[in-house]
Amino acid sequence: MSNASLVIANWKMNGNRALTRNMSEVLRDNQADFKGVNVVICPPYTLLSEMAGHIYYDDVALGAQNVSEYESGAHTGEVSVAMLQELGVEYVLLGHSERRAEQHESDQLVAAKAATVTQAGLTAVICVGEDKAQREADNTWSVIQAQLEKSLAGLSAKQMARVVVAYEPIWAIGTGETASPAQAQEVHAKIRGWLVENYQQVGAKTPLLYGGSVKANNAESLFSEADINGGLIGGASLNGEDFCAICRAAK
Ligand code: G2H
Repeated sequence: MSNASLVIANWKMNGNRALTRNMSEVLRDNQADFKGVNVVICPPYTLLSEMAGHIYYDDVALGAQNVSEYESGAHTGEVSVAMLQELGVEYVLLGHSERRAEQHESDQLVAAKAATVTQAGLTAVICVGEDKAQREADNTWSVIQAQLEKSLAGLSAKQMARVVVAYEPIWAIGTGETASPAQAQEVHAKIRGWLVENYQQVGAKTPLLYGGSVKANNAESLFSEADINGGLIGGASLNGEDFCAICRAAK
């Protein structure tokens, strides 16, 4: 039985106009198979407008992979929440490990972005995860807890109601090495406990996604774990059939 109800596609720096059209058609043709599952597509900024023009099905929403912490002004190269809202974007990924590593995004910056996003009424998908050395040193939970504490710092209960947490172990990202359902569940259960302790009823309802080499053939077993409420899908979200199979596993 699935405990999942939210599946988010993170295209990363991949895709083109043809893929937005193809994905849109495949989702339309298969959506009856995963009715009730909330599906979000996060293409690169340049494809958001194109994708927005193709999404006209219930339960499929548009997401962005990043946003500025500022509302407007002299910030060359940045994109604001208002700009995303104008395109119909409802979700924003924040603090993905690739951005933390390549763009040196700190927990403090993630928290500032989360404040901007949730204040505007969009949903912030906060990514956390440990690397291989941290796991092997038995520091997984202390790393995740510190990321949660700092990345969610200052959010009100109302803002927390617009937060999704994605657990993405760095050693499982794009490597083909997936956390086992039991490994993922162990961390998710601790995240849930921490959220309930800190945000009570709101924390009990925060959707918890697993990400890291989720594929059509392992989604079902991951989604059957008690505290895994869905997936953040990278590589497998670039193929319509594979992505739909993962969405079906969430039903
Ligand atoms: C983790 C995930 C999506 P992939 O980064 O965010 O990517 O499924 O390719 O491991």
